[in-house]
Amino acid sequence: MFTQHDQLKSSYDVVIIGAGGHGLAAAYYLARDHGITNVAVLEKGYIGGGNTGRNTTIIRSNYLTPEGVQFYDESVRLWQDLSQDFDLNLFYSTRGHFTLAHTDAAMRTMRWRAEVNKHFGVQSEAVDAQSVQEAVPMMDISCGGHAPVVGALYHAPGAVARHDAVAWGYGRGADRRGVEIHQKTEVLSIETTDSGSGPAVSGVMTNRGHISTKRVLCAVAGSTPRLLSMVGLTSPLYIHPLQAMVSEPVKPWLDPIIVSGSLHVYVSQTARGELVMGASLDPYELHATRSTLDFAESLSMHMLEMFPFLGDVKVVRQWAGMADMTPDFAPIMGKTSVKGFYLDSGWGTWGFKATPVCGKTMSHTVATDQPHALITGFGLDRFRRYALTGEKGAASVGH
Ligand code: FAD
Ligand code: PYC
Repeated sequence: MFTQHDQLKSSYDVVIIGAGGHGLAAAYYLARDHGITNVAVLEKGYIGGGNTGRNTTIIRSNYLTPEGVQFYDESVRLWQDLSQDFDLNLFYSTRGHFTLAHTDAAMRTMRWRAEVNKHFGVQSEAVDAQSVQEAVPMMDISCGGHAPVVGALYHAPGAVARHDAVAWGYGRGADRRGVEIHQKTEVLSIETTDSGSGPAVSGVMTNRGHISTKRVLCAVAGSTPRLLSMVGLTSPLYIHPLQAMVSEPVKPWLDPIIVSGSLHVYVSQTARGELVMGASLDPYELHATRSTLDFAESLSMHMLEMFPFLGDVKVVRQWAGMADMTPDFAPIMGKTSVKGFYLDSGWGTWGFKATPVCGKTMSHTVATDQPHALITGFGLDRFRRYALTGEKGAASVGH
């Protein structure tokens, strides 16, 4: 699907670090919408091999803050046309999304989210336990008597899509417009010079040679702290493993996506019948993608509280990604104090759904050197100003 480039050029107008969905989407829109095609996307591994190919593909816009709801809503809108844009089936499938409440306090948060969502035209509503039971007749809504479901936030646009195809679609679209994608190309250092008004990017060193450039977009998710240290920047990011697992295929029985923060479990069923399941972050910092038996056991236990009939179903695979977590559970996007160094990070456990809107807004920001209006609430400097964009109540499962 992609052109092989044997050599790097000595200079590019823009260098994008990371060929995950975010880096490739930015490359695609830089070429398509801004006519900037002298671009290299540098990837130390392979296309989509980071969190893009490891996530559980949930797409939704039922967030809590005005900044978040509008941003993710625009992403859901962009998703609708992507298969057509790419001429590639992304298996985008609208399922509806239930976030279960097991206590009155949780139900209050669901109502709050529903009201904020409705205010911005996003379809979300608080529903009772009976509605959950009707949508998922095979669920034990008493959850084994431990944590009965009292209601839920229902978000009709909730969807899933094929994650690796998203990276391939953006990559192929960028490649066809002249962008160079270099796999197995690791950025080892980033050079800056003194511009008179502070440091400015002047080049990058890779394991395949040196590149001169004045603009670098960093979209490396779990490797962000390492890349920031190359330009002398710091952030409040912590890297935690996020694990997931998938079952053998079973007859279709689950149409919507189900999330329970209290039981630390979420699940959807693929078109092939597999159950894609996940839980909370591992509770400590670790820059690694190992999986643990403890995770598989505890997630299975909670799954069986809700769906006891799955007792004989086999887990066939488990894996992990490195989630770049911010204190307020909102991303970090935009310009930085290093001229020409743009950041797209802090995507933690929630960035797959944002891939299209990140591509659109970051390409605008790099092309014009002005932050796109939709990302002004997400700048790195918000931590210095104590002006957080608190999304913890809507991030996904309990963290
Ligand atoms: P990545 O896809 O991680 O790409 C970054 C790339 O940078 C990698 O390929 C890496 O190799 C490369 N790189 C790093 N350092 C260098 C270097 N020095 N030089 C060159 N290349 C480098 N989000 C949702 O919206 N919905 C979900 O259901 C969901 N579920 C998730 C489940 C799991 C288990 C995990 C781990 C994450 C989940 N997420 C979810 C989050 C989502 O996957 C990420 O936020 C998103 O994929 C980030 O995309 P990215 O392109 O920024 O990063
Ligand atoms: O962002 O919806 C989400 C999500 C679900 C699981 C991991 N992230």
